[in-house]
Amino acid sequence: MARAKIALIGAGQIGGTLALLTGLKELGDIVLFDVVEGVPQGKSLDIAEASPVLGFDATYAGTNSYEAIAGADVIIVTAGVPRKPGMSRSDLLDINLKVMQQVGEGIKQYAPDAFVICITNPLDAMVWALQKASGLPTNKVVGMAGVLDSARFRYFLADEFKVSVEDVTAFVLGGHGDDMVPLVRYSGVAGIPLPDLVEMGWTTQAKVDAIVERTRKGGGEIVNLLKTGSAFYAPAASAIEMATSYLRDKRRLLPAAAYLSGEYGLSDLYLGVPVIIGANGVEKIVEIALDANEQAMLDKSVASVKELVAECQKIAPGL
Ligand code: TXD
Repeated sequence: MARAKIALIGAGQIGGTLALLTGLKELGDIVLFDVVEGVPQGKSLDIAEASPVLGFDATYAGTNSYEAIAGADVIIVTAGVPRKPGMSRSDLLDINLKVMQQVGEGIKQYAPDAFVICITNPLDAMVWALQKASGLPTNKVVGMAGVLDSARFRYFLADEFKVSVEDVTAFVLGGHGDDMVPLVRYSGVAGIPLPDLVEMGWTTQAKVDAIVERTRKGGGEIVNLLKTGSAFYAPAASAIEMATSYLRDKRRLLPAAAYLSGEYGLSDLYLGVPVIIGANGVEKIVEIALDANEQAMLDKSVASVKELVAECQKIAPGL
């Protein structure tokens, strides 16, 4: 069977890491696109030259032309500018909205059957704009944030409990902002919920609260350390997990920014919710019961996502 074709739009820090991971996982052949000349070509060649050593088969093509993405099965979008220290995710909105319009046009023309994963920030607004600009069905366009936010939560919990990261599950809901909603009740170790672990004396409520706070600010923590950009290894790994679930029809239940049409009482909005990703893209949006406190946190997060989308509509009324 022919290999799948994976197009990566944006050949920056995340795009380059995605290109390497796609090869290492043998998900398919890679087209790396960027507006900057030479960078996608250089990174592609560099990774292709690593393939004999690392032992994987994949073809790599670096390009500055959308034609090269024709017929792609999966497209992962990181095009745009990343957050610099002192910049909020919404500061990025203006620049990245224009980028999403261009990318959406390219996808509409050359790869309308692809499953599209958007990573560009501010995530929930950019994935909304990308879906509108591309005109692809809403089940084929998702945003990556929840897998990353949950991975951070899982890592911090595993570190606190001194157990394998593999046994820690965690759930984060809502927009990809500082008011995301880490769901303590639905997180735990090997099926034991976090509140029970507090009762069992494994940790304290204060420590759990601190971990929740660190998770919420996880993106900023890395930005402040790197100073010249934002996180890229964990974001790339997270998008690869989503792409794998689609390509292999694994039906993983993952948190992702999905298009809501009535779920959680919301419509025409992308928001981080649990979804099942399979061969048809978003196969199901899972509606979990929230208590009053969780609902209040979600409402706050929804309000900030709505604000960003309203800003997009003001800048680009055609969307
Ligand atoms: O959880 C999440 N969703 C995120 C999101 C976690 C971390 C970072 N997140 C966001 O991903 C971040 O705020 C950025 O908006 C994107 C990409 O981050 P990355 O670190 O990869 O940024 P780079 O290294 O600046 O790469 C962006 C590339 C760069 O090579 C530009 O030349 C290119 O995008 N670019 C474009 N490509 C195609 N088309 C257009 N118009 C374009 N403009 C810039």
